[in-house]
Amino acid sequence: MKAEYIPNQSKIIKLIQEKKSFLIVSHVYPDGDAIGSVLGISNALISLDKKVVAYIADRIPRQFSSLPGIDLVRTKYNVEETDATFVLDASNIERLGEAGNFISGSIINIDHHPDNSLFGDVNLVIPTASSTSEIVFNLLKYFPLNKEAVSALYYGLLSDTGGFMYNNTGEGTFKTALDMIRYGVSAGEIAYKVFYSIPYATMKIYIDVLKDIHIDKEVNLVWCILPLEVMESEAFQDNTSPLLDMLLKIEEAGTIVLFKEHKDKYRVSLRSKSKDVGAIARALGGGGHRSASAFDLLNKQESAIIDTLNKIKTLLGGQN
Ligand SMILES: [Mn+2]
Repeated sequence: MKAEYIPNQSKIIKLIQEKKSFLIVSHVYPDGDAIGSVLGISNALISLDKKVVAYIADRIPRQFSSLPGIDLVRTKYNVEETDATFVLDASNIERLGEAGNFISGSIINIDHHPDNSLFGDVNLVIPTASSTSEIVFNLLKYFPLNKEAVSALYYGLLSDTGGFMYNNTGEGTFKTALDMIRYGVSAGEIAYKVFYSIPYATMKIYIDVLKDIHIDKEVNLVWCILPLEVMESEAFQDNTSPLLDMLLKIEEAGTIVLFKEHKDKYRVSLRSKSKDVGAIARALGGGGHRSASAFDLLNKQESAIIDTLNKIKTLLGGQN
């Protein structure tokens, strides 16, 4: 961790010691890092006898239902005053959806997105960190931590690095993982939970979807549309990361574009092996990381998909 982050880290440690009640929030469309960092910090604060409310203003995908402590996370909230709010893994307040309206007390912003707007009263934003879970662990290790809290954080780190495979994996990631393992975390068990737990019915849907993928060999772009009926089906459960990972396994695929149809828009997810898809998403009104990002396409006409693909192609070409 770089030197300039240490003063902010001490400020947060002091806030944890002094304050009594905490709200912990993260972004809509919660992923493994959002859930892992929320559970990790909630669990640790509870062991310190703090009053804790964890709140994510969205459906919690079924893949997270087996995580210890997941029942702590509320998806509905009534206003309660808290001394401080932890905002985790979110570049800005808008990413929190409804949860953004309930922030109270000192805002502690912990994140690794390069486009974080530093909205907190204290900001611990480290773009070189693999995950928010990694930052949270390195903060909490100054407090007594139990295996459950560390397991949740390991889950977050493992999912945000694609199992130590994405470009965001670095020396700090392995060092943190080693420190985590020393708490008795079961690496294999968590890896199976993150990467080998697609329900049978969901796998059948993935196979169906994969029959209709497209490639643009000029810019090594693979793209695919997830229609509304798939997105809303009981078996699909919003869990598109395994699908994105499968598409990225294609040798010719440098960049993946997945159009996820919602009632009023397409949510467009991008992944790339070497291009900066964070910059592309920002150019198109969204945000994210260098190798994983997303934006909303509000025009649902078929021509809008072709237009968007052309824009992405141009932006990819411009990066050479
Ligand atoms: Mn993250």
